[in-house]
Amino acid sequence: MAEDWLVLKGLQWAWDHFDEIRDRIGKIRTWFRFDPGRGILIIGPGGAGKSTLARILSGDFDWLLDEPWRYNESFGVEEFALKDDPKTNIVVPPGQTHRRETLWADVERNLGAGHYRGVIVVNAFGYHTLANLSYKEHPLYDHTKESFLTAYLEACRRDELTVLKRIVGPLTTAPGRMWLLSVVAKEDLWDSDTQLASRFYTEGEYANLLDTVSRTKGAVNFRHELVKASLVISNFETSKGEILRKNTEGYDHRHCVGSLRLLLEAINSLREWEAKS
Ligand SMILES: Nc1nc2c(ncn2[C@@H]2O[C@H](COP(=O)(O)OP(=O)(O)O)[C@@H](O)[C@H]2O)c(=O)[nH]1
Ligand SMILES: [Mg+2]
Repeated sequence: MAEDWLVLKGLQWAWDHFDEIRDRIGKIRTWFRFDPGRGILIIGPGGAGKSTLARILSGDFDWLLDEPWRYNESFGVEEFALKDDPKTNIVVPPGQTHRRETLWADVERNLGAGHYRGVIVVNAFGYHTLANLSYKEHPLYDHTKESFLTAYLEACRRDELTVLKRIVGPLTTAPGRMWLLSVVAKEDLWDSDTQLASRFYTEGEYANLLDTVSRTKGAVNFRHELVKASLVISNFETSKGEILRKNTEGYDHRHCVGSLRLLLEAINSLREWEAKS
């Protein structure tokens, strides 16, 4: 059957590239975990995919073997919510010496002082997982699931801009060269809106903010990469198990692994850029 053949081809593809992917991940993990003193700031709205990405990068989640629903284990990456904005949280990989009381002001100060080697901003084109709440309890719930989803996605996209806005100031004043990686996770959920998503991150406010950093710091001192990825494949559902949107039909394991490969290539290019002085 044609479908069987496609599935087999996808798995075969992942299998064929297994060693290469492993090798690449190994280098990135060493970089991520063991740089003395300076960490990588992973920041973004709650539910966007930061912990998932941190687990992939730190090596505690093997995305070729593990199941997303086994995610609740501790993974050696410190994570906490910002006090004046509990929807936004940050993840700090091992090697960082920040204390837990860190909040926006501390993040901004540390970033501005050059304590981070780079920043990974995790977005999800609005698909921020709702925790501890039914969508019907959410203030944006009106009458229907559909109208809720539209309003919610819009609000979450605005929130992504808010997070970026907060970090561009200190990023600009940080001494020396800095990189920023924009990850747009959950491609498996928004793949059918890929042109809209692409416009959101490459035109308008998001791109303008980063252009300003680049102009002010100078292109040699600032590098930005934008990658879209599916970190796992899963329906968009609340922590109460309500499905708000199914993942895009046809977005399969092959797409997911392929997107992770591109994500790792982008991270690797930042690692190489950083090493060039
Ligand atoms: N469909 C889909 N779900 C994802 C993706 N990345 C993360 N998730 C899920 O989104 C939820 C929130 O992810 P998490 O990493 O905890 O977000 P955080 O709050 O930013 O740390 C979890 O249920 C993840 O399994 C993705 O690329 N696609
Ligand atoms: Mg998290």
